[in-house]
Amino acid sequence: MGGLLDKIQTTGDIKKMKKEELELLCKELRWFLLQNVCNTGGHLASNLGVVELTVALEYIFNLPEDKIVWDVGHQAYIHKILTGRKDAFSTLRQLDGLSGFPKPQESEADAFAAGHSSTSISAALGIAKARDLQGKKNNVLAVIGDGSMTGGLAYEALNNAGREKTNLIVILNDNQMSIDHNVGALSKHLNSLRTSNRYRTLKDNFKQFRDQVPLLGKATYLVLEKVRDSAKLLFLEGAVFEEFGFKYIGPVDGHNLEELIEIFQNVKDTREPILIHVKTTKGKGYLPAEKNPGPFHGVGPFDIKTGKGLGKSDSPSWSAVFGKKMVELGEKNPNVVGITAAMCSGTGFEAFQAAFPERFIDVAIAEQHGTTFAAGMASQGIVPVFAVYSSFLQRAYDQVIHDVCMENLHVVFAIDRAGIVGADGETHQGVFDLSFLTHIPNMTVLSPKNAWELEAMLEYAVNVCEGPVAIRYPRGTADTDFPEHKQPIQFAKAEVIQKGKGIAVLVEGHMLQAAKQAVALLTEDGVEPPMLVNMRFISPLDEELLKEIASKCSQIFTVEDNLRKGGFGSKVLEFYSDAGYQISVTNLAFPDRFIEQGSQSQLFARYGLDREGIYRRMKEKTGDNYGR
Ligand SMILES: Cc1ncc(C[n+]2csc(CCOP(=O)(O)OP(=O)(O)O)c2C)c(N)n1
Repeated sequence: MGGLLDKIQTTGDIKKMKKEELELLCKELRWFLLQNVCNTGGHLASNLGVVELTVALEYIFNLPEDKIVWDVGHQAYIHKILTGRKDAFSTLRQLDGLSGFPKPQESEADAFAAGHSSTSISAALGIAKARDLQGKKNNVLAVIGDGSMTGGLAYEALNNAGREKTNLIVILNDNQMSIDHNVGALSKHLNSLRTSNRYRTLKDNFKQFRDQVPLLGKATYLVLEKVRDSAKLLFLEGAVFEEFGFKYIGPVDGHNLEELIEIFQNVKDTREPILIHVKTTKGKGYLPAEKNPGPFHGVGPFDIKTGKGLGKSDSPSWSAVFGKKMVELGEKNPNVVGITAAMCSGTGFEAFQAAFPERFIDVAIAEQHGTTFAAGMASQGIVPVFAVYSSFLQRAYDQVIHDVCMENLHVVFAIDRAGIVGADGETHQGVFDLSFLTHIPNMTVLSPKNAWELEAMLEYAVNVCEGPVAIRYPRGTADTDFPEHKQPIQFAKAEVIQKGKGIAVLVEGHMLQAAKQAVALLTEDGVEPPMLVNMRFISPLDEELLKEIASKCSQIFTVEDNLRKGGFGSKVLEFYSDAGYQISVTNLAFPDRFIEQGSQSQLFARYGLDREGIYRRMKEKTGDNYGR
């Protein structure tokens, strides 16, 4: 690589470039991005689509004084490269490397952290309000995709912002894609805006006014007023954003640097909320991603020439196991309905969608709505299965309590990406769901040890359960160990994998494999074989078994893929404490802090939750009592 990108060492270097150099810079940026992301993996297509947009923004606005809030933040790679992180870019998403999302601790150019969708307008409005209260004059921008614009929080923010006559610029990056195709009425509305020639006319108007008002830079506000009013007369009725009190500019070609620069120059230092509707192509400049933006939204390492993924496992993922079983359940039971919040492919729901299109609903990025919508259906005897990533379900906490559990409605939550997810880091680790679900009255929480058990639990959840039920399973290839252990699922009953006494190891879900290996190491050391239990039900716990264990064992270890506080282990502790047992319970779980990025295996090892870690901690605790 070379040339222009070498000149970008720190925030603001781009502003020293000549405007004529920027096209070439964009080319270099795309190539740099590809060369790195093909090794690190990451959100390729979204970033390829915002190269010109980011270059134009950072050419015109003054970072870090001006604040750009990236929605979700998965599309902020170009921003990172332009703000002093080019040389560290090969560590993107790696253990102790650069985050794949904006992170103020990483750079002062990152105005606000993100990872979850639809927060940018709220955060930007808050930053703008603080600026006004502090008497500052900087610009504040939110960059939000059309997918993220489907999240309810974005409308709460628009509703609030439209009333504030303050400098707030929202860039709506419309590529017609969420991860999969964007859905819903808003997406239709954007489509109709996209295909109109509003901006062409606006642009003409800009030209006209520029000729009429020579000091355009200083008189931006005035000019915009006029442009808007004259354009509105002709074209802007109906743009929903106008109704929210925003001035709407668009649609703008998001790959036309000159146009973008002109518009940003014009809206800079505005004194009222403006929304610029920018049309981009997801995956722009890399054919495999342009043709197939869905799979290139988030990729693992891949071969640039072919676009094919490297080192993918042939074994089915947990999501695939879920998806396949759902088709079977859907065939047998016409009351079963599938729901996703914009994660159809991610959750393995594609086959179900194809088989039962009328019984599959993508509610868009709307976990709260998805949950209450499911509750509504359940209240009428439908059995909704809402497949949702653990970290995104966090957003629907009140809906789970108030709309589902309080009414004891039969909604099935298939919680994918539960536990450590890896490279996406803090924002995406699914390590809270046991803590935020298991204490809700009426809620049953299950955790399968392997693929077979996920299927069995799904069948149980759909056909046997009558109230709310959540099944949590991790990211990655589904475990197939323990094929001989296939006891039928029974309410609040654990499965004893290995009988024993002295020590009991109680395990949540897929952690069983590492726990079993650790127990084997301990046994090799001469320790009397411990009891090993697959808990299955994290809520309610198998209390009978817990009592029996207390009569045989003096040391209990719990193992889980969740934070310790409020998790499975702390429930076991609580049970023994409440019941007045004097017994040693050691919780092996993630510590009570936000867990950083890294591969899943690196993080399990770092936090003592792999085979060696579990063995070491059991050994430390059992010490001389159980040594050879
Ligand atoms: C609350 C929440 N739900 C789901 C996701 C998963 N997710 C990440 S990006 C994305 C699509 C975003 O689409 P858009 O905003 O249009 O950005 P694009 O990648 O198309 O540029 C989704 C659903 C998330 N990050 N946060």
